[in-house]
Amino acid sequence: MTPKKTYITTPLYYVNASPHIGHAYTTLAADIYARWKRQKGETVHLLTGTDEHGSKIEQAAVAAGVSPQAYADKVSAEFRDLWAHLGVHFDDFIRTTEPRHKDRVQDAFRSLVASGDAYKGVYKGYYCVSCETYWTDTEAPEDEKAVRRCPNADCRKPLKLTEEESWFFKLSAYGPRLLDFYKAHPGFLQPSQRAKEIENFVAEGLRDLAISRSKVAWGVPVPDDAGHVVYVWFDALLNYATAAGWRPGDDAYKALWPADVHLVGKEIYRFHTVIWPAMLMALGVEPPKSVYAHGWWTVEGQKMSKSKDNFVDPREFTRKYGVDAFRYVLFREMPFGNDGDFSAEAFKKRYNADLANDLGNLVSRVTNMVDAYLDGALPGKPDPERSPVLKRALAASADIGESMDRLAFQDALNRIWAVVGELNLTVNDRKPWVMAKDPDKEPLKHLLFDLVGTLRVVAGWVTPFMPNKAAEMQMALGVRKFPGPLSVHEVLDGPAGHRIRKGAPLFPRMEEK
Ligand code: ME8
Repeated sequence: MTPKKTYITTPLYYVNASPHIGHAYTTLAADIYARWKRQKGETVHLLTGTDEHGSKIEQAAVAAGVSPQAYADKVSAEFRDLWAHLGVHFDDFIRTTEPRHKDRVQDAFRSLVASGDAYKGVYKGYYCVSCETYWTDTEAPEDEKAVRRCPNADCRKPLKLTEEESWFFKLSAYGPRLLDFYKAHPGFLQPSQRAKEIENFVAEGLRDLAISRSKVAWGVPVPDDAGHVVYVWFDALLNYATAAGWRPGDDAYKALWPADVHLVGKEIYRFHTVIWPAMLMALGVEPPKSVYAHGWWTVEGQKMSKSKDNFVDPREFTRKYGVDAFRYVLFREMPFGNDGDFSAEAFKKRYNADLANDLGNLVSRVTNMVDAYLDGALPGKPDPERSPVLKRALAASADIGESMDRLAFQDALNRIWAVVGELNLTVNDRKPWVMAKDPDKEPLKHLLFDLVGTLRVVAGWVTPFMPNKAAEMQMALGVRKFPGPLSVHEVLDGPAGHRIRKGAPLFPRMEEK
């Protein structure tokens, strides 16, 4: 049997509005992680897509004067286009309006009804249209103006008292099994500092979940019960399994399943760590290996919102700085997992300092010196014993790999830039331009070969973050296998006798206007 692929997913983004930097962040994280895994030789399957049902999308379509499907088609395409623009290499893009998904959502629904895990009742509660969530009177008490607001701190919209006949999922029965599952699978709740909150939430007791809506028209019809559509979260969460080909009684989906990591923003962590594994347990499907929640970006100190109209369009930055710089800055600027603030000023500073100065300038200086002093001749296989900088850099390799494995992207980049810093210091301290005056060229040659060898390794390390710039660096430094990522081993064993290929500056400095 072929080994199971490494299955990585992003959330399915709502199509009620255009993609912004927050969506790009999660999808780029998934792409960087997937590229890293591929570079290590694993076979990866990266899934992304769009979440297209529910009243939010219905309302957006009405406001735009088009059908929900037409609206979804347009915005879903915007997401797809943005991922292509940002160099996201996904293997599948699922839309929840596709038959391959909808049919299986109905299969899942039927299966829960048959096993007694879904039953019909009446739901009375306070409904938040924006979050598509019901709240109880104790969860959403009246404020001083006698208004009940959504308890979600990021929403706080007024709630609507709603009563409807509804199908329920027996989530309450799964609390003890979930707690056992978390205990037996300590890698499931990621990063681990988020585990306690979920365990406490489940330990307090779970309520059954309303999984159908009678007041919403735009959704997957509940099988054999006209007038009900499937609750959008029940529908959307199933995508990870339906995209893998899951259907009752067919094991083909196991070529991908269980998913290795669901990447999500922290605000949808509970859906993915409580409801989702309970749904899978009820369906007799193994829960995913892990769910990783990252933090949230604010913009210039503010939450991004419709009312402030401050959503950041990634293209505004890629136009100015290039796609690779955008991919780098997002992950160097904030530790994955924590919250952070995005600002145009901080972006420019980071770009100029790390990319234009530290790395770009270094590559130009080193290639220019090889050109001027060694007539462009490059080393083949470097000898680490005669290459002290390279030797020290290679000692960092395991650490960088370990950081990438645990999605600690900032740690990995910090470590890589420590090596870049050491390279710059070496150039400044050893002054190759002075050494070049010595008739004995051997020490100079060893120094420059050491710098080139180390830069080749740096290019390999930054490949998942900056695939295009890394390839340009490898071309300049005479590593001929192009395109494609290179392992450290391949970089070190490259054939001898290549020549430098000077190119345009990798990251032109961005000056004040
Ligand atoms: O929640 N900072 O879709 P959504 C960081 N359809 N990440 C952010 C962000 C920010 N400010 N804003 C958004 C949904 N994100 C559901 C998901 S999954 C089966 C269904 C990212 O369009 C982050 O990944 O609201 C967050 O979880 C996701 O976009 C929410 O996207």
